[in-house]
Amino acid sequence: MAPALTLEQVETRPETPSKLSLAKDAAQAGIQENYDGQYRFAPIEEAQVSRAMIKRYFNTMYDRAISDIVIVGAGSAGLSCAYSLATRRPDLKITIIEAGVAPGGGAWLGGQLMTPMVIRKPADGFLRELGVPYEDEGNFVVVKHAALFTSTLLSKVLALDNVVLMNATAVEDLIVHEDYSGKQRVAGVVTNWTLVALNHDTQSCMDPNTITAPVIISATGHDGPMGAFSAKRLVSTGLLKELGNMRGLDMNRAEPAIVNGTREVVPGLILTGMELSEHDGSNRMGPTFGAMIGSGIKASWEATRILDN
Ligand code: 48N
Repeated sequence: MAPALTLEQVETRPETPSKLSLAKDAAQAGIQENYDGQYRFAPIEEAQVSRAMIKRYFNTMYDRAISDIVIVGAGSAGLSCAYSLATRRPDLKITIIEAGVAPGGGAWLGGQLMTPMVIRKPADGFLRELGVPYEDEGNFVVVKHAALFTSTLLSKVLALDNVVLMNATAVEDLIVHEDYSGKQRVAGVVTNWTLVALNHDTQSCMDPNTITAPVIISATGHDGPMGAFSAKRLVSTGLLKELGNMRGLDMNRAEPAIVNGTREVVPGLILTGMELSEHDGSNRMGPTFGAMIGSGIKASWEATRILDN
């Protein structure tokens, strides 16, 4: 039997032209004029797959250890913020940290597990920007499935060259520095794999990693195992006296309060989306998502205001 090829031989040999010339469209890959009943893949060594992932992921981690902006939470507010920021400012290195394996937060469904998503005007303009179809109901629009909005937004954000998404990764603390005047400023985030962050009481010494950035935008939502993370951390670190705690549902009060209230709550930290309702004590709006879009976009403008001053 021929000796196994060394990794160098595998990585340097000319690609064996596979009999199956993969068609332009993956959907046609199995149906070729010369299809002879055998579907063939180009040959590969397992180590090539491992190295392809390792090289890229850890180069990214190395590069993004210093980012321009960190967005915590890839729900509708965090993703809307990322899209607005990254398209307006392609010069910025934007790093999104998302605790879930699946980004999207609460925006995969409308309300009570129903699939249609309601978005009040004027936030429907964002749907036109993304190319998401909807039905117009007068003062609001309805996207036939919330996942159509979220998957479209997520795909557009991920396609932007200056955006990196680290999912299955949790922010488990904030980096807080003192500036020259002794004032405390949020200067980055402390991260760990989410499965590690959720299991600190089962092992010892699973220390975290860090990402520093001049501006952190926290969009960790109002519920879930780590929801409202930064707002709660501000209280436990003494940067905030107490949480306002989200009030009862009132759509007409909640949505403008969240969008107009989006701001830098302590130097270096902007809160957006439903996390802000925990900080300010504003009402919740329930199954309508226009304020998440508006708040995310407002947070992106706040971030560039801070960076450019
Ligand atoms: O979708 P969410 O939870 O948060 P938002 O603010 O983007 O959108 C909220 C929206 O879905 C509603 O709740 C609607 C409008 N309902 C309102 C109402 O009245 O009920 O996304 C937050 C994301 C999630 O994907 C979490 O996994 C993630 O943040 N997350 C974190 N990621 C990293 N580190 C953490 N510590 C962390 N905590 C939460």
